[in-house]
Amino acid sequence: MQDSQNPGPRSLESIRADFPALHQEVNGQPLVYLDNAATAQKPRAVLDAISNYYERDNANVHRGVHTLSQRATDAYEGARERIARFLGASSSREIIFTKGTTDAINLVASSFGGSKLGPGDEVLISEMEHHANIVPWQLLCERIGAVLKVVPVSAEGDLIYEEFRLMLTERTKLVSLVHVSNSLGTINPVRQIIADAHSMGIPVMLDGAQAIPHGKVNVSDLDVDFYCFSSHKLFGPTGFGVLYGKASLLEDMPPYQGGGDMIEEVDFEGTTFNEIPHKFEAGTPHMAGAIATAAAIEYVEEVGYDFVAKQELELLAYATNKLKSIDGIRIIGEAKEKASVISFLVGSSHPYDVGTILDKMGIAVRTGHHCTQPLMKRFGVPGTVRASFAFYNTRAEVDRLAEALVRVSGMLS
Ligand code: 7TS
Repeated sequence: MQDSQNPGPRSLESIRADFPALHQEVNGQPLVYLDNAATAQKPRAVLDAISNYYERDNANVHRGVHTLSQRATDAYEGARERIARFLGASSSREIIFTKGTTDAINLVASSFGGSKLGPGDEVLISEMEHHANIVPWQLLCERIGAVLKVVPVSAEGDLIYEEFRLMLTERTKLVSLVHVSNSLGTINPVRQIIADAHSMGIPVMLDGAQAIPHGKVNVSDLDVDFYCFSSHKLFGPTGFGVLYGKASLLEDMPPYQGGGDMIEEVDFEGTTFNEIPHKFEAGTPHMAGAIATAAAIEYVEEVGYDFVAKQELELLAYATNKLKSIDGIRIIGEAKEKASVISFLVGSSHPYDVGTILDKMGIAVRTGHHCTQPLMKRFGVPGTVRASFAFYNTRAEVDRLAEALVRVSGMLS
């Protein structure tokens, strides 16, 4: 079918031309890349930002008087300003650079959790969390004697909201939830969650790893206390991520790691620390990562979140209908509000077998537990096959997936 969706001034074809990795053959077939929730492909603008930085400006930041160091520092701190604007933060002091979502959650668990929680206090998460939003809290709770509480998920894949309300108590010291589920695509009602938690004085952290690539997030408007994401899922580089935190909270938190850059004055008798955000950024940072993340944001905003949402919702509806019409396919996760992620099983076939055959046909999907083992247990499955769409995917690619699944279903039944 012709891809009729036109992104305003730019065609889908011209947008796809920006992504070199999309234009290759895999196992003799044109690549169909449907593993965007794991990591997204990079546009030329991001690749150029990385190579330009290393070709022209590479120098260590914050410490040099020479020209390259000043250029690198300006570009690096300029990226912080750009990211602050993108997230709607009130100041770039609230933007901490991390290695990714996992690192950001560990920072909050260690620094906020380690200093503000005590024995018997509770952290509230949900059954649909990625391991990155489970294990850091478990480690914290074991260390300090706090308790991890888990909000259950319905058969459709929604957070059971009444349970969430009941589990908020005076013992709850932090709510840490996924904004959009990587395995089910569920979009959680974060505005309501934040309002309800705040009405009891409880701060909220959101894992935005799967939300940021699909829709505009404004942290001030949400009034969220901590928000984090990974650049590589937002068409940026790996090894780089962002933690937003309200300045009032960050200022009151101890450092996460010690080393260069995060200090004000070091003496063997004791050390004083730098201001936020630098207090949380020990060592030489990922300069190219920050600069290329700003380039990725520039790119996505130029494409436009309106186009992203329209394209992805259309693909989601189209693919859901197509997959449902194939005998033996069972979709896991049909929440009321969903991002462009479809988890499914083909008859009684193991997801790994399905994924392997699809790869032979040039189609990249994810198989397994998607780092959400408790959620897989909740649904009584060993794992799923997951197709996740970005704005550069096409209906023709969904057709390729559906045709391949008809064949796979025949082969494996
Ligand atoms: N939280 C969510 C909701 C995620 O989807 C992921 C990665 C993470 C946290 C961790 O992000 P990282 O960049 O620090 O690794 N999710 C996936 C996935 O679904 N398949 O591969 C990685």
